Parts: sequence; C-alpha cells; structure tokens
Amino acid sequence: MSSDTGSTPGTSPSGNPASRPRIFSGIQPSGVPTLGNYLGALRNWVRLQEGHECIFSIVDLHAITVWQEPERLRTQTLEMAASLLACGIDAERHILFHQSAVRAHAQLAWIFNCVARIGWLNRMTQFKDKAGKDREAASAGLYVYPNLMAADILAYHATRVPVGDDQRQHLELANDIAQKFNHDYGVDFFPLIEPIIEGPAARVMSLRDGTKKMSKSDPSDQSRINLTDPPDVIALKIRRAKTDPEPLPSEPGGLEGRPEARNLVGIYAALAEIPVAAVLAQYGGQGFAAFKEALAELLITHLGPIAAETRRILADPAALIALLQRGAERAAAIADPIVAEAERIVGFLPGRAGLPGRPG
Ligand code: AQP
Repeated sequence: MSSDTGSTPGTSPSGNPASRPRIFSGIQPSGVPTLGNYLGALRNWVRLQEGHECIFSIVDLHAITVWQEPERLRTQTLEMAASLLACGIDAERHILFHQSAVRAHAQLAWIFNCVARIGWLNRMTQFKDKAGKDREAASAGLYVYPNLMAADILAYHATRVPVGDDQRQHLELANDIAQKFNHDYGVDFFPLIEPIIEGPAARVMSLRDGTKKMSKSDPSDQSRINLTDPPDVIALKIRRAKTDPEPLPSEPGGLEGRPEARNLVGIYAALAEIPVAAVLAQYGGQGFAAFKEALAELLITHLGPIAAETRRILADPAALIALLQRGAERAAAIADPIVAEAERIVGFLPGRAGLPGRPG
C-alpha cells in the first residue's frame, strides 16, 4: 500500500520529516474526558508524539450523532481541548483542532457512505450498544459514524491510529472501506491503517458495572473518574466502586469471572506501570479496603496536576479558540488536497475557482 508516511508531497504539518508515520486520533467532546479515555487513548497520544507526526482532533461531528445541547457542546469542546493540552499534547509540534472546522472530513465521509455496505455497518457492536433497544429512534449519523471515522483518518492518509480496544472493529471497517475504494476505482490511493491498542487498561470499565465500559456520557457520574474530579471525589468514587465479597486473588488467573476486581487491578497496574501480577503480589489475599485506598492515592497523584493545568488553560478561552483555529488551518492544508484527489478519482468535476478544490 502506498504510504506509511502520509506521503502527500509538501503536506508535513509542522516541519516533521515526512518519514515519520502519520497518526490520526480523535476524541468526542461529549463530556469531560474520563480515566478510560486517558488510559485507553490520551496517555498513548502523548507518548506517540515522539517519533510520529500527529494529528489530534476533537470530533464534534461525531458528538452530535447523539443529542448535544449547543451551548454545552461549545463549552465541552473547549474543556476537551484544555484537558488534552494539560495531558501533554503539544499543539505546536503537532496538530490539534476541532473536526467541524475542516470540511474535508464531512466531504470524504459522504463518499465513504457510498462505498461502505449496509451489511458492514449492521455488524458494528458500538451502534448496537449506543442505540440501545430503540434502534429506530437512533440518528442516521450514529449508524454511519464508522464511515466518518474512516474519513477522519484517511483524509490525512494517516496509517497509525491509537485507540482503546472498543474501537478495533471500527478500524477494521475503515480498512474495508479503503480497500473497496481502491478496488472499485482501480487505484492505490488510500493506505491501510494499523491500530495501536496498548496496555492493560486498553478497556477501562465502569466503576458501577465491570461489564460495561467507562464512558463520559454514562448517566451515572459514579460510574467514572473524570480527569477534572477533585481528590475527595476521586477517593469517594473509588471507595464506593462495586466489588465482590472475595479477597483479591494472588494470581492474574484468579481475576477470571470477577470483572470489577479485574477492572480496578487493571487500572492500578496501568497507572503504576507495573504488571497485573505485581499488583496482586502486593495485595492478593487481602480485602479491597487497603487496595482501594492505595488506588485512590495513585489516581489523585496522577490526575491532580492534569486537573490544575486544565483549569489554568481554560481561564483564557479566546487563546484556546485561536489555538484550535490555527490547528484547523494546518489540518485543512493536509486534508483538502487528499480529499480533492479522492473526488477527482470518483469522477466529480473540478470545484469552484479560487477555492481549494479538485485538481482539473
Ligand atoms: N473505557 C474506555 N477504556 C479505554 N479506552 C476508552 N476510550 C473511550 N472509553 C474508553 C477511548 O477513548 C478514545 C476517545 O473516545 P471517544 O470520545 O471518541 O468516544 P468513545 O469511545 O465513545 O468514548 P466515551 O468516553 O465512551 O464517549 P461517549 O460516552 O460519548 O460515548 C477512543 O480511542 C476510545 O477507544
């Protein structure tokens, strides 16, 4: 396949050598980022900034696939941007922007709506989870969400996508779309995407139900740790986190069939950056009380500085908006020519003169 490097000539966003693999990843401004977002995605994003050319997007087009109150959406977009910067995203060396500001995403998504097959979308488990029992009432946007996600990535010819385990299926679908596009039009235009899914906390589960993933939009705030939670709230949520009556096992195999215990131990291991076995070597055979106290301490130490930095950044919303707009200009400079070429391949006539459009 053509590129592992985002090889479109002259489109390196930040002077990064074009030999660095290009990464795209997005997060919805559907609430304050959770510990699940942090361990499943954001912490990896920060690390991947070394050695990659990174494009990070706050995906507001995805967010409106379920109802968002408009004023709240604007606030949450800024809060998300501040959180990302506070976690260590470098918006100068890399690109950070809000998705709706780069039209190429929606343009390519429409083409992909026409490439993807209904049968493929019918298999997507996230749609089933999010639509719930009343599927007929779900938005059409929620159904075609994976096509927009494919467009997000492929509009940049990005080849590496760091995500939590829950997004694996969507990335497989993105590859199916890229291959079908290339096949149908007889081109070698869209590259294959490689997911980057790492660590013992690739899927962090709800604190109230160890079989459900931790989500920013879960109606129960007790189900999640928000990156902006103050220390006393974190301590209380962990103390109240659902567990079972058995003591912690001494070996990882003993977590089998104990989703809540597995989740809390996994969170501890991910934060402390030690294997699950090492956590159990220390706490195995004991009840949850001492372990929960240590876990709360670990969380507070990790998340406290992020929350403080988020508040500091949010104090200047105008500067934050300007930063996102600059990011959007740089993102569009990469995506527009790629999407224009995709439109030409499909058979559209050139766009209006004077606008970044399709090559003639
Ligand atoms: N619980 C999780 N464990 C590990 N990774 C997770 N991610 C989300 N939840 C977990 C990862 O975070 C990135 C951004 O996710 P998103 O905002 O695009 O949407 P999502 O996956 O639907 O996340 P939420 O928090 O559950 O949002 P809502 O509540 O709006 O649906 C992704 O890489 C995802 O894998």
